Amino acid sequence: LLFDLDGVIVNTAEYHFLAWKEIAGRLGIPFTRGDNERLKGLSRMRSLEVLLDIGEKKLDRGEEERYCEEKNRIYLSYIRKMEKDAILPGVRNFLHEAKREGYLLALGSASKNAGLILEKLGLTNSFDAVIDGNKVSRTKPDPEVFVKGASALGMEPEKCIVFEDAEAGIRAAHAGGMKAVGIGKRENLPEADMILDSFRGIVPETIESMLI
Ligand code: B16
Ligand code: MG
Repeated sequence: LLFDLDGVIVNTAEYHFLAWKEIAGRLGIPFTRGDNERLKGLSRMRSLEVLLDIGEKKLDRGEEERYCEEKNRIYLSYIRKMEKDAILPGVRNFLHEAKREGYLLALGSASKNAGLILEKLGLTNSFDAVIDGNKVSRTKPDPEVFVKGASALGMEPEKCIVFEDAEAGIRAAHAGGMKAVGIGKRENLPEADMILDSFRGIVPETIESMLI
């Protein structure tokens, strides 16, 4: 089982949105929650590029890097205040059940802040492998993050199930030959093999029996 982090394990997707909204305001770019769906799962720099596209603006590389640093500074100010209970409903129990039933678990996140977030949630030792933005060079929808996760677990892609809240992540899972469960709304995740609105009351065996 391969888990995205932001928007699947923890509601940091909201903090990413608030931080980008502030950067968009400084750049004079109107930015809605609908626009934000396009940024989910993308690397920090790729997200800025999409934001600049939306605003039809261009920056030089140095300015782009400064805006990315600034966005991360704002984002981290939210993360520092985050408590263990920021974990999304049902996730702790789902991970616990999955471990108990012998599933192998990996994190597959585009975030370079994944280590800090897992620590804040007390989940550092919950995964058999952690592949994050520091370990990949290609952003979702490229499958690299999940292919590396599957390989770290020693599992064939067709036996892997990815949990994702971003369309870019669903595409990454499929490009890697894996099944993809969308966490969220069908309208935002049209290509997911199945949709859950949360992990509440869900056990891994049910998902496996529906997909594999
Ligand atoms: P950072 P995920 C992704 O994490 C987020 O969905 C995306 O919005 C963010 O830009 C990206 O991480 C990079 O995060 O700025 O913390 O390195 O959803 O793949 O867990
Ligand atoms: Mg995500």
